Amino acid sequence: LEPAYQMMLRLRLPGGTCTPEQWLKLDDIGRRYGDGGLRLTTRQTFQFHGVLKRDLRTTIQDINSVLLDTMAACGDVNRTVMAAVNPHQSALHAKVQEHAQAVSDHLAPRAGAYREIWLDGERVDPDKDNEPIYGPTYLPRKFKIGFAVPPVNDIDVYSQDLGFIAIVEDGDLQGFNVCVGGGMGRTDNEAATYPRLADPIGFCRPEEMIAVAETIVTVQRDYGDRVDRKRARLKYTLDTHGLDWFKGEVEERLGWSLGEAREVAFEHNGDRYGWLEGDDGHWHYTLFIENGRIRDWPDYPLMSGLREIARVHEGEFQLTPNQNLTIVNISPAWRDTIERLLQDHHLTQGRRQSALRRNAMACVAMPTCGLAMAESERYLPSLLIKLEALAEQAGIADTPIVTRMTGCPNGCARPYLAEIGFTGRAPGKYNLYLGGGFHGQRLNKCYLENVGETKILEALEGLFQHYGREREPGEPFGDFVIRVGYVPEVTAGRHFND
Ligand code: SRM
Ligand code: SF4
Repeated sequence: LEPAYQMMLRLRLPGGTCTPEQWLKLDDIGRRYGDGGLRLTTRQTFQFHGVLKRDLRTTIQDINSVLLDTMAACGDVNRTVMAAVNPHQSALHAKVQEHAQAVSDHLAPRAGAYREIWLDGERVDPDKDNEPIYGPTYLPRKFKIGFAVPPVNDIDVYSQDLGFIAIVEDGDLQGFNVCVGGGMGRTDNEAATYPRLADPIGFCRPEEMIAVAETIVTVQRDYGDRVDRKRARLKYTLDTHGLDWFKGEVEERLGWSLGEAREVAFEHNGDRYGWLEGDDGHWHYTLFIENGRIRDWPDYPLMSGLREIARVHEGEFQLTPNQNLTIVNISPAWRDTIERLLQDHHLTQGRRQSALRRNAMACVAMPTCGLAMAESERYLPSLLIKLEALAEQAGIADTPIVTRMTGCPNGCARPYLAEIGFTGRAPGKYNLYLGGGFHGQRLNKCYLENVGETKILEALEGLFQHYGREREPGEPFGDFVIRVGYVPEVTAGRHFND
């Protein structure tokens, strides 16, 4: 008799979009095979926890029945492509979403093993089954792509291996700035590992984007470190060989040169909650979902409420990179019905959350993540209650401060970009980082190492008071802590550990 092994299943969901029919199926799977709920991730997709090994195949087949899959959601391939843009906000956003879908399709593994093992059991012929882009040994490590549309950097474009920033003139998509070499993961006490921001290497037109993406993937495939897995991401390939070499290699393979990267300006990397009207007069509603966890609580029937909405909603659902959810494409005639369902199920609480909480996220960590060294998702909400009180006393309660926590240094909630970042070291102990850029443009720096809640609160009380008294008009917290000297500015990932 085999023990009841349980698994985590993650979907591939380019741009985070799904239909109500798909939502209802996933809701059913979560209750039938998972832990009863759904988890929205920091890369705009769904995870199921607690799926028993014996139910894996049925679960994947059920997922497939609504034209979704779990292929390349993990592994040393291109992962879920992010495009945190609501495709219905404007025609431009729809175009960017199409590009995200196209590159996701193009870089999806082609081998038939997934089908054979999980879907129809039909044997693939190993002689004919190959991976034209990845080759027999795939990539040295995971690879991540995202599309941002300024002024919103909700996908944290500088944290992607390959980030495309939409360049728009007179409402038209001219092309994309191409940024390479972002990544968060690091290992404590190993200075050769560090988070890194992606560097712009040029500009490409929309019709060139797929060729650029494929070429960058193949350069990383051929030159990424296959000996030391901790240094196998593209960010280290760049720092080992140099950015100029990398750009040269990409252009040589393309047979043409990238254009000059254009000026871009981002304003924030958070979500805008509540109602938003699209260019075509349709409505979109973004709900706050604390740490992406969807289930029913006694006074907060989140999962049931979303199920009721999915039963009547005629548009789509869009998962955000901040673990939230937007109900998109609601016609004016349906707006009141959706608002009533939101109210009936108490789902509008995001409107009342503090500025701190609305801009906070935590990774899963314990109990399901085998790499967690400390709590994250289960701890941040209660820590925030204490931080909210400190912010109130300091007169900064209405100021958004990006706060992120992870249970280990891998950085699944992108903590090294936060104005206040925490990474777990041991049960109850965290590194505290300060000084990330408000719109994801700067890494933070370690301020306190391996400290518990008492030290964290002591430190942040003083910092909040100081910020409340001496900040300049409009100055974000991350900028303030650098200006007054609490931490130095980190100008490049390789200096993160200095
Ligand atoms: Fe992650 C590994 C959860 C986004 C960097 N991540 C894991 C695993 C699978 C643990 C494992 O390997 O055993 C976690 C599963 C926990 C669980 O119980 O569910 C896990 N990562 C997550 C999610 C669910 C966090 C969340 O709370 O939402 C996110 C799922 C994303 C998705 O939908 O694809 C998630 N992980 C990220 C991000 C953020 C991003 O991609 O924007 C990062 C940092 C960006 C980056 O990749 O550099 C990230 N995860 C890692 C790493 C470190 C990679 C590295 O380069 O060092 C690992 C460990 C590894 O790969 O060896 C990891
Ligand atoms: Fe697990 Fe660490 Fe990722 Fe959190 S950051 S989900 S603890 S791997």
